[in-house]
Amino acid sequence: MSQDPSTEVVVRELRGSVLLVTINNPPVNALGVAVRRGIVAAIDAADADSAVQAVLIIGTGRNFIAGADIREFGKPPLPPSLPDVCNRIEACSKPVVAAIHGAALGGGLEIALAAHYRLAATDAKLGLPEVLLGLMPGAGGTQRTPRLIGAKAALDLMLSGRHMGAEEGHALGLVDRLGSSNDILADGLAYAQELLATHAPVRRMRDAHAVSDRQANRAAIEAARDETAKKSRTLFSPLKIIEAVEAALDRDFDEGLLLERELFLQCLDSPQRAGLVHAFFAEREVLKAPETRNTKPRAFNHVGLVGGGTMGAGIAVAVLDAGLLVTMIERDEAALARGRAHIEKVYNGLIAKGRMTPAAKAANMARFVGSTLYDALAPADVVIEAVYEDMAVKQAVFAELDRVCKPGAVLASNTSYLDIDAIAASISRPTDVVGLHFFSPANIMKLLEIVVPAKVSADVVATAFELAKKLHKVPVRAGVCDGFIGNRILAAYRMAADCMMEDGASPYQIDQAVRNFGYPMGPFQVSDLAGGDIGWATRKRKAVTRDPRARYVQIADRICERGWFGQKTGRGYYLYPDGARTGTPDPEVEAIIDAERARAGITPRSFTDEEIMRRYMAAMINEGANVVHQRIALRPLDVDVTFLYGYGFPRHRGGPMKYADTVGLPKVLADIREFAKENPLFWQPSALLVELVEHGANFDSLNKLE
Ligand code: 3H9
Repeated sequence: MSQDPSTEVVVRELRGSVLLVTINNPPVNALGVAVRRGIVAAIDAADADSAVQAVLIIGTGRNFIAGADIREFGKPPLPPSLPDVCNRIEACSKPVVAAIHGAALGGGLEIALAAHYRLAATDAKLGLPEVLLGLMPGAGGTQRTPRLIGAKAALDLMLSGRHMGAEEGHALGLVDRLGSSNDILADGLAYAQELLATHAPVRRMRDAHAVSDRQANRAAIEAARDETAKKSRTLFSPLKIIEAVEAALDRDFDEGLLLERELFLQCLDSPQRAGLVHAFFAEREVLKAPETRNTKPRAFNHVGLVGGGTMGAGIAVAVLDAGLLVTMIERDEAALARGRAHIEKVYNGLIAKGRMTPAAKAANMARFVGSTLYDALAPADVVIEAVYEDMAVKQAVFAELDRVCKPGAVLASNTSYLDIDAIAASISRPTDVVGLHFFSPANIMKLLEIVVPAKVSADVVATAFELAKKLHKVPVRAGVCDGFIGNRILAAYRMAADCMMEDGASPYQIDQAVRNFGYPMGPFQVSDLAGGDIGWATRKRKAVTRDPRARYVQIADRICERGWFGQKTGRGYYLYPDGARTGTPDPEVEAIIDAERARAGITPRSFTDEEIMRRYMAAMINEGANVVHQRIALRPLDVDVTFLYGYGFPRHRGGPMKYADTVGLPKVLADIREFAKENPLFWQPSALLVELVEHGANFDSLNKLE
């Protein structure tokens, strides 16, 4: 009954009277078609062989099973289906034990739930994260889980997608036994032997009734519906999950399974599933930059930070949280004290919310030192400059770094716009200079643009990616240009929004349309939150180089001239009376807009929300295409990840370039050409977009690195 383990993704081996079934499908034992066939064959063999008295399922490598093979979604289905595999396991006439180590997620947990007994090692991660992919458990998970642990706990797992540890799973009854050692095979075999010795019966979840407290189960369903309406109103699959769990309470098992299948297929067909699966792979693909392939990062443990303002302090928190040493440089003791206070404020906030202990804060702060002398940076392995956004100021800092830093130190600039090639060229070691564009608040925002100047050496870029990993950031490789990937594209769609505002749409309608699309905030709310003065300073800086033929909407300047910089000044596009966090529309702003329209000789017209989003997205996609064409972004997916993690783009749409593919590139191009009739200078179709449309291709065709 044994096979060649090197070729088989499911290996069977008789251990005494236990048939050991090992899933061996690296990297994560996903349940591709070969694995599904192998499991069914193993259970058939177990039933047919009188020498087998029990079956033990385990996984090789670091995980039990990470779930269905996500790469198969959207392709023609190949039998057996995963629900059929689970039903076959459950129907086995001999006790089946699942011994879980590492991840048992989605279909992986559903396999375990179809088994008759479950053992989990202490490192086990149990979860039903399908919702994060726009899906729902589709292999009996919605029916077996509530029967085992009740609707409330089952819904919590399925609607959050969170991973549960072994002990919590054991306390809930999701697993029967905790592993006692680090040897999952030995534990599993011992458990199977024990079950045989005690004549433990075959236990099928299909025969169990939902955990009995009817009232509690009902209340859980209602609470989940309310919560979903509040928190996930734009998502498709959460309500389907609730519907399926409700069926587990009301209907018999087979009927429930049928409904689950029907709803699962609806989720599978939804564009949200395509968007979320794209996001899943894209955030893994961004890690594969050319410089990270075969290059070892430089070792680092000590990070220097120049500048203790909001950004510098946010970066310091992220670095301290990663367990590294921080030396912060400020110009004088007072500024240093403010930098330190910024950091402590973040930690004190966490302590107040019960998310950090005072001891943990003390441990982090023990790794922090401040100095007013650059020489204190001599031992640092990586130095990040986070000073005022001005080329002369930054170059002066880099001259100091050149003077004091040890050979081989990575010298990074946290700039949002400036030419890093020019910074690198100003010192004697340009190969050590890289851009690290953090987003504010830097200890929270996940995105880190890694800006790669022309002369930088590959191991410095690899070190930047390694630093991102340690800091739990999502790194995206960007080339040097004004604004890199994110802010450059932002400038384009913000321009489209400003033009629509001057042409007749109110900022409030634009924000609402953008929120309805799935963003947490619209562009004018974002401006109020970030502070209008920042954009104003940039516009003034660029005024001299602005194309005199380009349309320039002055509304934002009129608002800033009044000192209305947004939330921090109590008003911007919106009013924030008494420090309110949510703004209310301001009739005076509407009057300013009217006056500007009159000044520009514009007769206002109305826009539908759909028209607003067509322009907003067309501007974003067109500039995204330019950014890819000029190799500022390696691939369209790098643009997508930038917007998902730095700009609040709705994840279920996959990112702007994925969204463009969903809409269809010919349609996007037709829109741009239509808008160009009004403003040909702004709406110049990207050469890449035109080329793709001519070849009948889409952005996704460019997502593989050569
Ligand atoms: C489901 O199960 C539906 C069913 O209910 C019903 C069906 C009818 N498939 O994350 P990593 C790849 S839906 C294919 O870097 P880690 C991943 O792309 C599924 N590939 O490792 C990467 O490839 P590459 C529900 C997968 O150690 C490599 O494996 N399950 C899958 O940091 C390593 O991944 C989930 O949503 C997959 N299922 O984390 C779990 N999973 O090397 C999704 C991973 O080419 N997976 N890959 O870049 C995870 O959460 C993490 O991968 C895991 C490991 C925690 C397991």
